[in-house]
Amino acid sequence: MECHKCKSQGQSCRKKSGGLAFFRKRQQSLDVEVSSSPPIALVGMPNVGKSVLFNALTGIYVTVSNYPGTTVEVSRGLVQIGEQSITVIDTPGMYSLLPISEEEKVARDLLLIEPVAAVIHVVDAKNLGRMLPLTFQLIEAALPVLLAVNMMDEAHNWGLDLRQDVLEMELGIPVVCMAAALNQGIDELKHRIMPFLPVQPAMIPA
Ligand SMILES: Nc1nc2c(ncn2[C@@H]2O[C@H](COP(=O)(O)OP(=O)(O)OP(=O)(O)O)[C@@H](O)[C@H]2O)c(=O)[nH]1
Ligand SMILES: [Mg+2]
Repeated sequence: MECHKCKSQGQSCRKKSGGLAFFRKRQQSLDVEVSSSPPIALVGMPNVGKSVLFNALTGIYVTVSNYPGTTVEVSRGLVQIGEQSITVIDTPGMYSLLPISEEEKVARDLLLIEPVAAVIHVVDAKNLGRMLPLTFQLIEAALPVLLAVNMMDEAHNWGLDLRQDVLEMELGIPVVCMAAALNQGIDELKHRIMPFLPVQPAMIPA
């Protein structure tokens, strides 16, 4: 495609224009890497902080598109975990795997139609009891679930504390306590996601 500024063709123009070149390169690598390995999906009830966590994980390079055949918007971005760039999907809020609304149906389809490397169930620490039934549904559906107990800052302000180790033992899945809006717990979450990711050929000893 011809550049409207310098009239040169694609690659040579990118070398000349610094900022834009970087932006395009990122977009290109995003397109390639988005489709390369199974994504990580963020799921949970509305207003629990999925999108805040999505932004903390992915930064600014995201794509937003309507889920096929619907008007429901789904955001995709890349997260760097160790050596790997993995696609993260921010799903619409859902209460149950048995959908009632169009948003819930999209969230359910995103989890069950395409393979996912991990499902991060984001819950509000202040309302854990109300949110765990969806955790059980996700586990029963044999999905690779990790529980992200968000809004720990507010829970602490309410005088609530959480025994992460006990919850992990009871549920049998990894649990990470966090406050996404304060950037707390993000690194631990990435660390706990690692075992869910497919082993890269470069990581297998010759
Ligand atoms: N105090 C506090 N607020 C948070 C935290 N994470 C998210 N929030 C706030 O919670 C509200 C909802 O966050 P969103 O990320 O939009 O929630 P969501 O789960 O994406 O909601 P839906 O898209 O409607 O499903 C926002 O006002 C956030 O600022 C947190 O760790 N602590
Ligand atoms: Mg959201």
